[in-house]
Amino acid sequence: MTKSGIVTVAGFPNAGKSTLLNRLVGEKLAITSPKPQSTRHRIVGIRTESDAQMVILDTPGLLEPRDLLHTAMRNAALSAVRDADVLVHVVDATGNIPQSFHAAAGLERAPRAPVVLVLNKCDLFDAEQYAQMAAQHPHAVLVSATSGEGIDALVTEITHKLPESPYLYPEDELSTQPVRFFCAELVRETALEQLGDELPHALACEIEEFRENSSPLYIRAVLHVERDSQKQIVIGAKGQQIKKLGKAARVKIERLVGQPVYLDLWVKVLANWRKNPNAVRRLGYGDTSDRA
Ligand SMILES: Nc1nc2c(ncn2[C@@H]2O[C@H](COP(=O)(O)OP(=O)(O)OP(=O)(O)O)[C@@H](O)[C@H]2O)c(=O)[nH]1
Ligand SMILES: [Mg+2]
Repeated sequence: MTKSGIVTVAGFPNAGKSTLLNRLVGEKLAITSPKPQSTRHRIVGIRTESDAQMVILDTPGLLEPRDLLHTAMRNAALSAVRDADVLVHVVDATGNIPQSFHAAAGLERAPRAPVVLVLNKCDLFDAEQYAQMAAQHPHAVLVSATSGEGIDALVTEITHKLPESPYLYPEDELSTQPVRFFCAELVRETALEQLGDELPHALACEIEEFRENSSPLYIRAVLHVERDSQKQIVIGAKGQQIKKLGKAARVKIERLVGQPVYLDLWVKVLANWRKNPNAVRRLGYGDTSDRA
């Protein structure tokens, strides 16, 4: 009998959830960044091994919403928490360790799914700190998503908690999201790398055209910003910044699709889109209702 189920990875921003998803799937699916709030959607990654299939949902970091984009992000995270068969609560072990997932998430009661507490970034501890952390949290799994330490133990723990079930997806599937989604995410990741601290949060990438049959593969992508001043920054003097961004993003996309790419990158102002429910929905961030 095989095991299969939904494994939701949740926790505060910047805890290392996306890095962990990539580690578990063995592919770079989710974008990662030292800046918090890099993940905005639920990202699906699939790991199938030794008669067990994990359908892993990476989620946006849980935070108090300050605009409609945040509300949509929190809704995406909480709906993934509700869908979970196993909940992996990722905590940056170098910070405070919360009492429980539901307390950290501001929820009234514990989630339906069993929770695995993962203390991440343990590579930053020396041997003594590591031993102390392990002694203080005997039920937690100590890992490093970047080095891979502790991941085997985590896989064993998750597999143990998965329900018996036929596979939910074909064995060789790695994700359920289309390639064009990941292309947009790679453009956004590059923006997180190249632009200042705040600007990337005001930025959304939309793929307007994706010509699969052309060679090189033709992709027209639009970076939406909220104000004209932001547009000027993204374009830069003599178009330097947008050129640099486009080049680095193209290289990443070529790695993903395994073929040459022509990335036609544009910048447009979509005034204050993070406060506009129609714009937030149109850009694919889903539900902005204030229900969670
Ligand atoms: N030292 C160390 N750094 C890590 C580890 N895991 C993740 N990081 C770093 O922590 C930062 C945040 O990682 P992400 O995976 O983007 O975190 P996240 O929880 O998905 O963040 P949001 O999507 O913003 O909620 C990145 O700079 C990662 O390289 C780890 O095990 N050790
Ligand atoms: Mg993330």
